[in-house]
Amino acid sequence: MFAKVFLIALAASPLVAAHGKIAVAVGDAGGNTTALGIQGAVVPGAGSNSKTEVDTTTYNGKSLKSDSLGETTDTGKLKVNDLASAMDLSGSTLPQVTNTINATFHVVTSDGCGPIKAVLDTTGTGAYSNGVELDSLADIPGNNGDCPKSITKKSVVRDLLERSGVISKRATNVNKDFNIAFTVPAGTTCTGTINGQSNVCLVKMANNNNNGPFGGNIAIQMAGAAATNATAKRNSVAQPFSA
Ligand SMILES: *[C@@H]1O[C@H](CO)[C@@H](O)[C@H](O)[C@H]1NC(C)=O
Ligand SMILES: *[C@@H]1O[C@H](CO)[C@@H](O)[C@H](O)[C@H]1NC(C)=O
Ligand SMILES: *[C@H]1O[C@H](CO)[C@@H](O)[C@H](O)[C@H]1NC(C)=O
Repeated sequence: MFAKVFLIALAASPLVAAHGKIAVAVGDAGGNTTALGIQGAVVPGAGSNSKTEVDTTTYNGKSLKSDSLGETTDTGKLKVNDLASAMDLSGSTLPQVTNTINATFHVVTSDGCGPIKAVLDTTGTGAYSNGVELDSLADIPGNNGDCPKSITKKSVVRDLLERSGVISKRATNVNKDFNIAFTVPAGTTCTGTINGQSNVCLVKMANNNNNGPFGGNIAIQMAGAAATNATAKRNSVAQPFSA
C-alpha cells in the first residue's frame, strides 16, 4: 500500500526541468566573469529544484547556433544589459583571452551534465546563428546532458524504477562543479559594447538536453584589445588640448 502511494506520487510529480550553469569563467590572460542572470551565493547549491534552479539559463529547445540568450526563472528572458549585474558580482575586468577560456560549470541537477558545446558571437549581441563553434579542451561526462550515475548519486531503486518505466525520470540535485575549457581562434576580433565595455564577444556554452538546453552566456575580451582601445581613447581625448 505504502509502496503504491509512493509510486503514484513520484509518477504524478510534474516534469521538473533540470539544470547546469556557468558560475565563473576566466581568461588565460586574467579577468573573470559569471554568466548573465547568475545571482551568486544567494542561490543554494543543495536543496529542492525550485530553490536551486532559479538562476540557471535554459534555451527552450533552441539549437546551439540560434539567436537566443535564453532565460532564467528569476529574470525571464536574458538581455545583454544583464552583464551589469554579472560585473557587480565578479569584478570590473572581463575574462581576457589569448587562446583559451575556462569556466566552472556548476551541475545543479541531473540533466545539467555534458557534453557542453560553445559558440562565440563577435558582435556581443547574442547573434549566435552567425557565430563560430569553439573547440573543446575539457568537458563534463554525460549523454545529451543526462549525468552518468557516478555523478547523480541516484539510488539503485529509483534508477531501476526509472529505467523500467515505472516512474518518469525526474531531475535530482547534483551540486557539483566541473572545469570546462574552449579554444578561441587566434585573430578573433570582438566588436560589441556592453555596460561600458568595448571589444566584447559573447560566448554561449550549453548542453543539449531535451528539457533545456542548459548553460549560459558569458562576455569576454581578447587580451590586448581592451588595453589598445583604452590607449586610443586617451589619445583622442588628449588631442584637443595638445592642438
Ligand atoms: C575575479 O576578479 C576579481 C577582480 O576583478 C577578483 O577579486 C576575484 O577574486 C576573481 N574571482 C575569481 C574566481 O577568479
Ligand atoms: C583550463 O582547462 C585546461 C584543460 O582542462 C586546464 O589544463 C587548465 O589548467 C585550466 N585553466 C584554469 C585557469 O583553470
Ligand atoms: C576601439 O574603439 C573604437 C570606438 O571607440 C573603435 O572604432 C575601434 O575599432 C576599437 N578598436 C579596436 C582595436 O577594436
